[in-house]
Parts: sequence; structure tokens; C-alpha cells
Amino acid sequence: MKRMAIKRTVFLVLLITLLTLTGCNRAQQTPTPQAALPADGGLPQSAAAIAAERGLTPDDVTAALKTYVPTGKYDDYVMFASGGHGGQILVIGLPSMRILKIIGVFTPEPWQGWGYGSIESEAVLDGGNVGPNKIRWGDTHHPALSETAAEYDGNFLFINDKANARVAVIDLRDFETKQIIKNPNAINDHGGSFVTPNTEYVVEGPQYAAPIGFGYASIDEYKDEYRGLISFWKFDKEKGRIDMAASFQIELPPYWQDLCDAGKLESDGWVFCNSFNTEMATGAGPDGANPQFEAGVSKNDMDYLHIINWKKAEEVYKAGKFETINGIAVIRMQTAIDEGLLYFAPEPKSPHGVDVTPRGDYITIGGKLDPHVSIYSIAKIKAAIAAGTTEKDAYGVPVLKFDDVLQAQVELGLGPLHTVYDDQGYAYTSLFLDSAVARWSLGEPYRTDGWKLEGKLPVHYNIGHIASAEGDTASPDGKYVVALNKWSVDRFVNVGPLLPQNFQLVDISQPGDKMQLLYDMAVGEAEPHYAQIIKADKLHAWEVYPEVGFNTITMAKDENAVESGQERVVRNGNQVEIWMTVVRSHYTPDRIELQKGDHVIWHLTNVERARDATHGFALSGYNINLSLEPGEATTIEFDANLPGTFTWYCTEFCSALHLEMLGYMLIKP
Ligand code: CUK
Ligand code: CUA
Repeated sequence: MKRMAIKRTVFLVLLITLLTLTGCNRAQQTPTPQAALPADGGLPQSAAAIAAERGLTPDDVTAALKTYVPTGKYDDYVMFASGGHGGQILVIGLPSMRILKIIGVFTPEPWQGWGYGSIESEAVLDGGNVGPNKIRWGDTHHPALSETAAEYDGNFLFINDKANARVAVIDLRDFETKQIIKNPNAINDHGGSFVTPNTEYVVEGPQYAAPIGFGYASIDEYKDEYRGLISFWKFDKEKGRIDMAASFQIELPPYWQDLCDAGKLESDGWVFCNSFNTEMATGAGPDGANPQFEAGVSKNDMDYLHIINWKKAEEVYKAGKFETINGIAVIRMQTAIDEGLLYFAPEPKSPHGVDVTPRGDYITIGGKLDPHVSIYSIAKIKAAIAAGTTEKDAYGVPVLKFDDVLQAQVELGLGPLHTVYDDQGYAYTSLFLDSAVARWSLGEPYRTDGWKLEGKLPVHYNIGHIASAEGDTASPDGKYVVALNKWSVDRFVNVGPLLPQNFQLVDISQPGDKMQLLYDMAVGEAEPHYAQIIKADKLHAWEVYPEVGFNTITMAKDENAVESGQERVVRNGNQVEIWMTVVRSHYTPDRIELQKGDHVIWHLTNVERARDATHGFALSGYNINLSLEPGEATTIEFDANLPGTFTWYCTEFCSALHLEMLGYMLIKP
């Protein structure tokens, strides 16, 4: 009797294992496919009844239809949004506005096992440490997709950390962070990340001036000791890494450089950065003798648009005309002036956004305290540089005349910040104070009726950045813009005093003043800044890692990858090394016996090949949590400093016997 029962249990376990391994548990009854509706309408009567019952307007209904993506169908676009001071990147499908993934970047992220013990992720995060301080968060601002010939190529993604002057590299084969670099000469940044048109460089512009290398200098010596600094991080596409040894920086005056954008096509070879605090204000100070920063940095009517010739700077760097500071080549400001790398043009008033048009012919500047956007012409800039200028700033940087380089100004409303473009020759500027998106037309060669406001769409509320489909490329798609609003106020159910942000999807496919608000997406995760939107079919992510035992940092087979049957535990003095396999629904071995004080090196390999067969590894008491995706190998290392009875278990519901997927770690006192 007892034997029969055991036999039956064994049979059942085998059956369940077989079913889960072959994916049979997913086979469901397929519903009879329904025919799509005819183009001339013919909506089912029930649809009208539902709309009436829910009090939906005709606009609501079209908005719902435009954003609905049925099960089994995919979104057309993928938006990579900064996760703000959450230190992450949000991956969002458009038009559904569904969150597809949250990528751990500067901040540990337990779902992906990012920064919870795997030596690979810890090493990447440690790359961003500042001196003796472990930094485990970041303030992400501007994601930048890698480009080939000024088009997104879908290979890599970069993002900066404003709080600590760092840049991260994400590989879009597996949507994981591969590298974090700490800028050794700056302590905060802002005008990054942006890429040059072939991802030759990842650009990281500065923000609040500090001495180069952020050593101490009295703020009384601000004008002499404090500096701005723009970095050109060389990107090695083969290795998928920033090569700091082939990178350079350019010293700038201690104005607070803000956003930057790289030129393309007609302006290829140039980078443009806004600045504020050309007043060089240093705050009220302890005795309150001077204006506070807010007022002190907003006195001037004009600040300086920085116009930087990076191709020439690259030549100057290759010619060795730099100083090495903290291991990085720095082109000194005087060299930059002498070699013609740096020019200024006046820009009104408290500028913020700087955005190059698709053909690279114009640069749009938004001034927070000016109701206009100012549009500069690269042809005029080049002509003005060629003609020469006698005007100079306090540091000797040549200043081009405003009227010589300005193409047009368009009055839009209050608080223009950032501008994006579409395929119809329209530009879209976020109006922070108006809480609106302004659509305006570009002039020749985009439109014959250009340089005028077309219409405004209210958004909710206090819009910061705006993103458009394929917006930073030479050929934007039009179709959608997304308003990244800072305040949501009354748009969602109250969840307490800390409110979500509001991403609003807007249909821009109709001309003139017709823009339709389609969708409100609450973002309950810090304050995103910029986002980029790529056509989904440009992404070619892996479904599973290409081979079993894959190391996600070296992107090759790990030397400690474990094959089934090769599992083992080797003790050498007080060092214990474990080679473990992970598969539905067990760990081999499933019991580890240690002594207090042992040093443990534990290699784990998920030997699965089935899509989505991810296993977790949650080890109690030791702050360790892993995500082992199909094929992935990883290693953890720790000291068994706390004796006792511990368990590890799988955190992904991977099979019918998922709860049985566990092991014991026994540590003798
Ligand atoms: S900044 Cu946030 S709204 Cu960092 Cu690009 Cu303008
Ligand atoms: Cu593996 Cu649950």
C-alpha cells in the first residue's frame, strides 16, 4: 500500500516536471479567432452601451481605441524613460503605456538580482563609487539610444546620474546594465547622456561648477578655481564599453552648463550646450550678504549657448594638446580657445532645453523666463565663426553676435523648456508654467508657412521634458509625443502626499492645432526627466542567453559555468567553493554545510533553455538575492559570519513544484 503511494507520488512528480519542462502547462484552449471590424464602423451595439454606461465622450472612445493593444499583440514603440532619482530606467510600450521592464542601473534592483550579491552586478555598481564611498542610488536624467548615421540602431542605451557625475551603459541584447563609469573630474553632471551621430562618443555635460577633480577650493576663489567640464566618452561598439583611456574632456568657464545636444548632418561635428549662472553667483553665503542662488543666477538677460567643435577637439586631443588630470585627458580652456573649439552665442533668458532639428540645420533653445523659443542656424553660426568676432567673455572665449546667428524666434507661452520634432515639419515645446504642449512649425526647408505657433494642448501638469517617436533621429516618425509631467495633482486616486508623476500620451498625427490627449500613465517611481522612443522592431533582444553558463558581464561562457552532473562542493581550509545547477524545480546540491567563519564562493548556473524559465535564489540572512535567467551563470561570495539554519528558495513561480524549489544552508557555530 505504502509502496504504491510512493510510486504514485514519484509518477506524479515526474509527470508535472515533464509537463512544465515541455511547456505543456501553458497550452490552453485557443478561442475561435474573431474577424476584425470593417473599416466603415459596424461597432457592436454593446460598445455604445458600455460607453454610455461609463459616461465616455466620443473623444474618450477614440482615445481608448487608439491605445488599446489586444492580448497577444505588441506595442509599436518602446519608450526608455529615465527613472529619475529612482536610479533606474523605465521601459514602456506605446501606445498602450504598459510598463514592460524597470532596468536597475545605479540603484540595486531585487527582481533582476541587481546589486544583491552577484559579483558581476556588484562590480558594475562599484565602478560608480566615489572615493571610499559606495554609491547605491543615482538621479537619472537623460537616456540616449545608440545611433548609426543619426538613427537609433537599437544596440545600446546610455544614461547619466546627475547626482554623482556618472554614466551607465546598458546592452539592449539583454536590457542589463554593463558598465558604470565615475567621471573622476566632476561631481555632478546634467548635459548627458547624448551621443554623436555614430555613437563615436557619449557626451556628458556638466552642471554646477566645481574645481576640476572636485577637490576643495574656497568659494571665494570661484572665478579662478571653479570650472565647467564637458566629457567625450569614447564608446567601443565591439566591446560595448566606454573606453576611458581614449576619452577626453574640455575645460569650460564656471557657468553652469545645462543641457547639451549633439549636431547631426549639417551640424555633424558640433555639440551645443546651454548655460546659466553666467553671473557666477556663489549664493547668499553665511552672512546673507549676497542674493541667494535663485535670484543671483537669474540676473542676466542673456546667458551663453556653448558651441563646441568636437571633431576638431578630437584632433587636438589626438595631437596630444591636453593635460592628464586624474587619468583623463583634459583640453585646457586656453587651448580650446586657441584651437577654435569653443564659441559662445547669447541666449535668452534662463535657458534650459537645447534641441537640434532632424536635418541638423537649426538649434532650438527654450528660455524658462522668456515666452519665446529662439532658433539658431548652424549655417549662420559657421559663417559668423568664419567672419571672426572681437567680442569675448571674461575668460577670452569668442562670443558671436546674437543677431548674426539667430534664425527666428517664436512666441509660445510661459516657461518653454524642451523641444522635439516630427515628420511634418512641426516642433513641440513643453511649456512648464502654462502646463501645455505648444506645436509650432519650422521654417524652410521643413515648411513654407513656418516659424509660427500652430496650437497648444493643455497637459496635467507642469510638463518638463517631452519625447517624440524616433524624435532625436534624422527622421522622426511623428504619430506620438509623450508629455512627461512633474505634477499630477488631481489626475489619479489620492495615494497620499507623495503623488505620482504623469506621463501623457498625445496623438500628433493630425495637422494644424489638432492634438489629441490619449492616455494618462501614473509613474509612481521618482521623477523621470527625459525619454527616447524607438520603433519596437529595431530592438533585437535575446529570448534566452545564447548558451548555458553565460556570464552577463563578459557576454561569454563563464569559466565557472556548471553543467548538469558536474555539481560539486570543494573545501580548502576554510574556503568553500560550490558549483550548483538550477533547473525546474531543484537546486543541485540542495544542502550546504558550513562552519562559522568559512569563506564561501558559490557558482550558480541556470541550465534551462526554455523562454521565461527564470529562477530566483533568495538566501535568507545574508542580503543575497539573484535572478538566474535561462542560461545565465553567476557567482556570489560571502563570509559565513552568522551561524544558524538558513534556507534559500526560488522567487519565481517557475513550475507546479516551485514551492519545493529550495535548499538548506546550515552553518555550525
Ligand atoms: S532636465 Cu528635467 S525637465 Cu534634467 Cu533635461 Cu528639463
Ligand atoms: Cu524556480 Cu521557482
